[in-house]
Amino acid sequence: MNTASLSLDEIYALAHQALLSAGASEEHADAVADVVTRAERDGSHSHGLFRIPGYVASLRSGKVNGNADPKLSMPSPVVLHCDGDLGYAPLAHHRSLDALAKAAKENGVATLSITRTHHFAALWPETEALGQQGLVAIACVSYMPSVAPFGASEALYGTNPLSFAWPRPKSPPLVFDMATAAMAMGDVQIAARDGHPVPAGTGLNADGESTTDPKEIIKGVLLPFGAHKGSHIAMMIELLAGPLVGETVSFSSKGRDSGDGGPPQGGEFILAMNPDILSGNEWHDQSEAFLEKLAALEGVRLPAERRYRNRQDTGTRQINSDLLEKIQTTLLPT
Ligand code: NDP
Ligand code: PYC
Repeated sequence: MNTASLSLDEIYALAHQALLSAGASEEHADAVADVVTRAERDGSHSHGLFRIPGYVASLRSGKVNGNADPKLSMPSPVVLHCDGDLGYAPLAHHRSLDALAKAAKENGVATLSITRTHHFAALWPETEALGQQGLVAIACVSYMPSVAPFGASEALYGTNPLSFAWPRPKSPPLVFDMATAAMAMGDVQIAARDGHPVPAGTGLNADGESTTDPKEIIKGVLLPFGAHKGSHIAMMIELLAGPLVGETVSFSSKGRDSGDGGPPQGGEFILAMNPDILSGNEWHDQSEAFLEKLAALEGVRLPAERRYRNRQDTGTRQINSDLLEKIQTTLLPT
């Protein structure tokens, strides 16, 4: 794979310029370019610049509102709602996560439902931000049908990521962020682009047969991780990020999607909990002793460690040359 070196500032500028040129407001272009840059910084390549063509396509088609004005309301002191106004999710996060944190700190628990939004990013930016404020957080979104429920060979679930953050008194939060598909679609697409096979069990071809060829999986279906157990977590996410928040499940989201290559309209469910109130301020010692024991086990590393380590490097990042050329030649103003 040919790559080019870009600084983090150059990555931000490229994303920001492409989004502005496609009609995003300054606030949206900044919020999306920021999560794209942080993804490249941390080595979350499938949700960095790789997503820019999709972000741009949905702005250009008019499916996503580049001038969306997300509005936060509080139906109760612990239930927050953000109407995304058909824009990308990062600006809705900017306008609602601090209020969610405040409500959870004061009351112990609070939820944030985001509706009429388009989520095309990793979820760790929102859970990590809550973890940094001393809160336990869970976030999930659905997508479009791309995963066959356990036992089926037809897609019904999205790749449905789930992220969890746990605050740590003396270090950055413990965070995991994972698709409930055996592999995120973005990583399957990157494997197809780069000509790499994927592990057996990732998906089925269009005839419902197991394959390690990512191009065949893209024409067929992904499988859930962990057989029936992962399948049920994907099902839970359909319900939490859809009907619970007043939005659609993946197959209805697809039904109203234009197929322009960008993310469908859908919902996001975020739960924040204040461990000081829930535990009577007795949580640090137990959780730190547990996490230290876990991390000391031979062969174990904590989730987010890889990202936090990558983050220490403030130097250039290697970007796929074809992707870079595509963005520079077709998505920037001439
Ligand atoms: P991975 O399988 O790469 O990683 C999942 C989690 O496990 C991460 O927290 C990762 O931490 C951790 N992890 C990975 N390898 C190890 C290991 N060897 N030991 C311990 N922990 C490990 O992620 P996915 O491919 O499932 O998902 C990638 C991204 O795709 C996510 O950010 C997700 O939010 C995003 N996504 C977004 C969707 C959307 O609709 N917006 C849909 C589907 C996915 P670490 O990062 O430190 O490696
Ligand atoms: O990687 O599966 C994925 C994905 C879907 C939407 C955003 N990322």
